[in-house]
Amino acid sequence: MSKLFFVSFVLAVFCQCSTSSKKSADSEIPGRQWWKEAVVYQIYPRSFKDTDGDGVGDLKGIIEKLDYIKSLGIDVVWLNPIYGSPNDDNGYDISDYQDIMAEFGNMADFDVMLQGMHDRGIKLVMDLVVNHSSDEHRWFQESRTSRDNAYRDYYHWWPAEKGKPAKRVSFFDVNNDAWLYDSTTNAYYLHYFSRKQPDLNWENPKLREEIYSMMRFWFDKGIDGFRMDVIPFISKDTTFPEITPEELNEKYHGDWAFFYGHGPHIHDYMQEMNREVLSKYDIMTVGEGAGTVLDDALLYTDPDRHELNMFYHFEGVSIGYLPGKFKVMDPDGYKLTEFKDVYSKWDSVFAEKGWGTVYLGNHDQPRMVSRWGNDAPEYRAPSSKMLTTFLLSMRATPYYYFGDELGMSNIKFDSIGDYKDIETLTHYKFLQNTGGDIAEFIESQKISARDNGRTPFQWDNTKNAGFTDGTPWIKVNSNYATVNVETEEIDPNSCLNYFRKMVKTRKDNPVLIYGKYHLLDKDNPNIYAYTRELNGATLLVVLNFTDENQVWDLPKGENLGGVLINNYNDLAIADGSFKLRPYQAIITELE
Ligand code: ISL
Repeated sequence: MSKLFFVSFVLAVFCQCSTSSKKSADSEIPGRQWWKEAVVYQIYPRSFKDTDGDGVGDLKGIIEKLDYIKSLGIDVVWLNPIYGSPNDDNGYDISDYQDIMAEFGNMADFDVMLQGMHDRGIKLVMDLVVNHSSDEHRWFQESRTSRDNAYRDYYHWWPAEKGKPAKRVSFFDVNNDAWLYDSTTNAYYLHYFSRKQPDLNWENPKLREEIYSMMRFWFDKGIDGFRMDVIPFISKDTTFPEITPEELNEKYHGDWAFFYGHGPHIHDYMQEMNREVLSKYDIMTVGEGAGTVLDDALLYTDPDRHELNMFYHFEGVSIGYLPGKFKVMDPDGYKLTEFKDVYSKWDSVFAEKGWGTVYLGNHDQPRMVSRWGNDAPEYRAPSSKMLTTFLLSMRATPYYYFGDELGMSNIKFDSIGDYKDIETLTHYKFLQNTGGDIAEFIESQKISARDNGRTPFQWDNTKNAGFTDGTPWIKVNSNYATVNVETEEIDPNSCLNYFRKMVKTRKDNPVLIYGKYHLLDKDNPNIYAYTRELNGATLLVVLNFTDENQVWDLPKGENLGGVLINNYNDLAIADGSFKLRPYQAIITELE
């Protein structure tokens, strides 16, 4: 398109104001549920706000910032684990399920925090980590003492006189070995994650009842749901058969996670849990669908099966990595066509039943803008806003990661010495021991390491971004001088204020929650465009995923109505085409 064409056909200049689409009446929407309409905001408590100067975020910090959380317009907070833990894996190794980690505070703080959320109309979802406990949990301490201890069968033990158990890989072990020999009882125990995270034995009904009673404890306290950590992994074939590499390739995509995600009794356990606990409360549940595939989606979430409300898949966040390498990005980046294909597929599986989730970041992922947008200074804000528009305009419950509302980006450590995450540290040692490519690993971790998403929240431009008066447990991203709440509050064009507008736009327009999704221009490698349609109201979402201007033709015969949201202050439309600026995102009505 020529410059002349563009200049002479700028028809409309729109501010970033949102209106609501007129036609969709709430009463005509079947299957409404509060958790379908919720925007979930995930807080990594270790990095949110420290009030006692130990460099670690705490519950009092969350309490202090409840009004900020409320100001976002979100409905549900998901908190990563806050239970008693020696922190081998930042709380995912639980030593006491009914206590609060000392660094985070105590149960009285928890009660104040929960009440404070409820007073503001915010619900609280906790993390349920029951595939494994800490090795410092009382159950494991007992279990390892003797073969006839009452807690022996709470875990998976393999007597050494039977020889070495069949191979199982661990995600966080320097040798990648999920079996560890324990001399006290001359037996191996199973740990899919670190050595300090022994796997619980769900075959044992006593263990299952302990878990259910612990869940009731939290529900009776008034929490509003659980996010269930690696829940598909809980069921195991306890004969521990050999898995040949051929079998792994043929049945499980060559990936142990898919083997772990398809245990023989998983759906029996989910249904039992539902019957015994979940069905008795008005709560929401979301499973971390590690090792699951599209075909599993409805097995977990079809309401008639009485298992979970939602679960989240890994297909989206796996796009763009080189096969056979540990989280190394393809140098050409990811393909938008593949991205569209994955999210469209995961929309269609829930077209008739069940309900989906959508996320681009969490505590196991790098920052969304660095991974999926562009964190160069000139593009960080527009691409963050564009991704926010995507997340909040899909038919699925959005799980939005704290700090993404500010456009926080990857810290990109140069040195292994700056990393804290057990995943990075164990993989580094594994590569050292096996002569792997360390330089490639350090470079790739700048994009993919989990610690990128775990740096302290950026409150203001004072020391440590206002996160702590002490020494933060992990370094603060140096861009806090400009990327922080205080600065963004007063800038109407900030990522923060855009997020608030986008949340409001979703709330004001049920079509963005419940409307049918229809992908447009599927093969376009630069633009992601789709419509959402409900009860005669149709919205058009157009997202430029590139750092260049793009021209995009409106579908033939369609007339544009009002613009609901735009991440730039202007919008050029000419002769049935949009001329989109880098990372421009808009939602308009179609009449
Ligand atoms: O983080 C991952 C990839 O980098 C995943 O393989 C991750 O280990 C997997 O999704 C399971 O995650 C969950 O369980 C882990 C814990 O470390 C993660 O933080 C948690 O989200 C063990 O509890």
